[in-house]
Amino acid sequence: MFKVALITGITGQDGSYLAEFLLAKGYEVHGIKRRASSFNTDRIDHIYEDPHHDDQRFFLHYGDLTDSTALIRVIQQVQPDEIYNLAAQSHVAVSFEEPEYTANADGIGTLRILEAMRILGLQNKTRFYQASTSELYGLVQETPQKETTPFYPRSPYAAAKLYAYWITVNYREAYGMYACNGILFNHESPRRGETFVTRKITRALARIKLGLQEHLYLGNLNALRDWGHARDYVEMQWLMLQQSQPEDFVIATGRQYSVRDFVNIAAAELDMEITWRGNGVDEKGYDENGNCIVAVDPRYFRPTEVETLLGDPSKAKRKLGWEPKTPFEDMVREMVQEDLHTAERDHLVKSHGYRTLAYHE
Ligand code: NDP
Ligand code: GDR
Repeated sequence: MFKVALITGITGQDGSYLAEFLLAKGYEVHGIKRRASSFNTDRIDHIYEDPHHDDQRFFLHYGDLTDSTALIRVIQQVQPDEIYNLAAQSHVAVSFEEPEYTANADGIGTLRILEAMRILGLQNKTRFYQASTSELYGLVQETPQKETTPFYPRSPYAAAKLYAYWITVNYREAYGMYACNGILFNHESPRRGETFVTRKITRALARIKLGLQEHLYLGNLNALRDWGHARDYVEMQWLMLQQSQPEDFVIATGRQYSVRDFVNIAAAELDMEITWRGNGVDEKGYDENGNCIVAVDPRYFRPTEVETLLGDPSKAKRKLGWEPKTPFEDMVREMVQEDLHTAERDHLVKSHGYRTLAYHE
C-alpha cells in the first residue's frame, strides 16, 4: 500500500522538491495551493497530472493557512499519513511590513492544522512535520547553534515561527501526536524565490552580464549564513517522519559564508569583476574598467538584523545518518547557470522585439 502525504506550500521552493521526492518514493501526494489571479504553479507544472487519468498520484486542492474550514475539509478528504506544513509568508523583511498577516499564517496557521488533525481524530494516524527555522536563534546565544541553543527571534517572522515551534512541541507532549520540527538553516536552489538574497544575486549578475539589467543593490553585505541546497534538505523532512519517536532536528551544513562571499563566488562563475560601492549609484552599473558595480542600498536593511547563523547538524548525522550532499560552490554554480540560461532566453526574446517579464527586486 502506498502512503498518502499532504504538503502545504506545495507551490514554493521546498514544496516542489518534496513533492518530486515523495512521488519518486511511490507516495500519493496532495498539495494545498492558494487561489491567485494568475498561475502560481510554475515550480510544480512539470509534475502536474491530468485529473482525467485513472492512475493519478498527484492532486492539488485550494486552501489557505488562514482558513480553518478549508484546512479541515482538505485534511478530512485526503486522510493523510503525513502532513508537511511548509506554507508560510517566508520573507523576513516582508514580515516587518505585514506582521499581523505573518503571525496569522505562520503562527496560528500551524495551530489550525494541528487542531484539524485532532478534530478529525487523526492524532494517532497522521504524522506532522513543521518547517521551523534557524531564524529562531536570531540574536545568537551560542555558536554553532544546535537543538538545545536558546531562541531569540529578531523579526515578526521569527516570532510567529517561535509560536509554531512550541505549539508543535505542545501537541506532541499533550496528545501524544507524532509531530516534529525541522530547524532548517537557509537552503537555496534555482527554484529559490527571486527576492531572497542568493537568487537575487545570481539572477541579477546573469542579467547584468547579458545587458538586461544595470544595477545590483543589496543591503547588509556582512550578514553570515549557513547555506545548503533545498533538494538535500527535503530528504531530511521526510526522514524525520520515518523514525520510531518524533524528535526535533537542526539541519545545516556547518559552513558559513557572507553575502559578499556569495556575490564574489557567483561573479567568478560568470567571469565578472565586481566593484563595491558603499552607497547607491546614479550612473550605469559598470565602472570605468568595465567592472560590475554592486552597491549598498539601505532600503534593504532590516529594523533588527540576524547577523550570523551557523548550524551544528551532528544530531541529524548521528541519529538519521544524514549529511548534506551538495557543496556550496556547486549550489552557487547550479543557480548561476540556470539564471544565465533564463537570461539568454530573455535576451533572445528582447532582441526579436518582444517584451520580457518585468524586473522587480
Ligand atoms: P517559499 O516562500 O518558496 O514557499 C512558501 C509557500 O507557502 C508557497 O507555496 C506559498 O504559496 C505558500 N503560502 C504562503 N502563505 C500561505 C498561506 N497563507 N496559505 C497557504 N499557503 C501559503 O518558502 P520555502 O519553500 O523556501 O520554505 C518552505 C518553508 O520552510 C516555509 O515555511 C519557510 O518559512 C520555511 N523555511 C525555509 C527556509 C529556507 O531557507 N528556504 C529555512 C527554514 C525554514 P504561493 O506560491 O501562492 O506564494
Ligand atoms: P533570510 O534570507 O532572511 O536569512 O531568511 P534572505 O535571503 O532574505 O537574507 C539573508 C541575509 O542577506 C541579507 N541581505 C539581503 N536580503 C535580501 N532578501 N535582499 C537583499 O537585497 C539583501 N542584502 C543583504 C539579509 O539582511 C540577511 O541577513 C531565509 C528565509 O527563507 C526564511 O523563510 C528562512 O526561515 C530563513 O532563511 C532560514
